Amino acid sequence: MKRIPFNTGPCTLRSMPFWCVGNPLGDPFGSAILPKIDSLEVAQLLADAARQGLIEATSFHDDDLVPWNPDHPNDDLDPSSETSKKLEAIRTLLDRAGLSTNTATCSLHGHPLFRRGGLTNPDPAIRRLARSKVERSIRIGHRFGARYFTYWVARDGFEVPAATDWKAVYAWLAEGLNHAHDYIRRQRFRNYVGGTIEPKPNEPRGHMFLPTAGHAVGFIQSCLKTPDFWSVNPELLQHESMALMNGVLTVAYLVACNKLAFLHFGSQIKAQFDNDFPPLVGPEGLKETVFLFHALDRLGWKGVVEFDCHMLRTEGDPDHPLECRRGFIRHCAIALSFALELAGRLRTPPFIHESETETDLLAQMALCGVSLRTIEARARKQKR
Ligand code: GLO
Ligand code: MG
Repeated sequence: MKRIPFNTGPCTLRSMPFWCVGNPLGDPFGSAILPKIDSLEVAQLLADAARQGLIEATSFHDDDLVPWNPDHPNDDLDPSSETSKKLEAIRTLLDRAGLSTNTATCSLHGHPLFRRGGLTNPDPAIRRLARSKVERSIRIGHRFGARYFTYWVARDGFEVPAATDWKAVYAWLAEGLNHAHDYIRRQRFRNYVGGTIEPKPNEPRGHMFLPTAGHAVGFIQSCLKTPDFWSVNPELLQHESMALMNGVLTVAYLVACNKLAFLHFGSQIKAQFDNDFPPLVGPEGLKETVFLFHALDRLGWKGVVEFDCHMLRTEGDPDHPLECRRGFIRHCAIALSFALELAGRLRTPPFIHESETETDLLAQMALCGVSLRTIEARARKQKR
């Protein structure tokens, strides 16, 4: 299988998380299509993809690697525990394939205990439990040399305003994230270059407390103790598009604020539920995707592009659950290289003309490898 070149523009590393490859493709209207596979099998698929030159990094939730038992929140500290043994086996697989870890994140959305939220759960005992799960995730991330700790808003949100403690929720959120930072510092975990917030407007909750990149930056700057430690990983096109934002603006804004850590990357139909289509797949989004990489290129930003999507449910093949997952990773790598290639076509000459319309049309012609001359030549040929 051929390696897929990618590092011609803003992307320094391609990361494919455990949760994307492991996804069994259930949705609210139908059960899983694929059998659930063990984390060691996911690690093996990722290692194979790294050897084939499709990815360089990965990421995970704690729960993607090992189960969590609230009665044994520190099981990872015992080297003879099943948890430790499993983590070491996964680490060996990833290390041998040269895969680095981009981010470690704590699942505060899967377990029923967190149904009313994680860091902002109204029950102080559940908030304590969430903080201890965050600590364990941070320790697991340390074992893998993760560069970031990521907080995705998950179930920290609301449906019923009258039942929401508005005086407290943002204080609880700040307390939880400050705690994550303090824990990293106290443990002297030097692998972490920072923490990130991943905003999302809704789903799984009716509304989330940090719906957009703008909300996340404002919260970091005014509510957190160490704003320099924190930045944002927007999910484009999905999360911002769900709120009818534009991905080009989002990345440009975050770079201007010096808050763009890395990208979550996939495709989305505007204003819909979280589609999580593979990049460039689906009925819309090509132009926005290319122009966001073009903007990053012009801004001189370089960093990790992490896929955060899953294969189309229609493509899940229960008879070949590993093969279709391999195909998914390859499609993501192809789509990213394709988007970067198209963005690269916009580099020269700079498409700034007096007329904005002309600028837009010329830029898109360059993108598509079409010029007025090629159109005229084809018309001449057809006449003959
Ligand atoms: C879901 C999010 C989710 C996060 C992940 C990292 O909509 O995109 O996949 O990226 O949990 O924390
Ligand atoms: Mg994401």
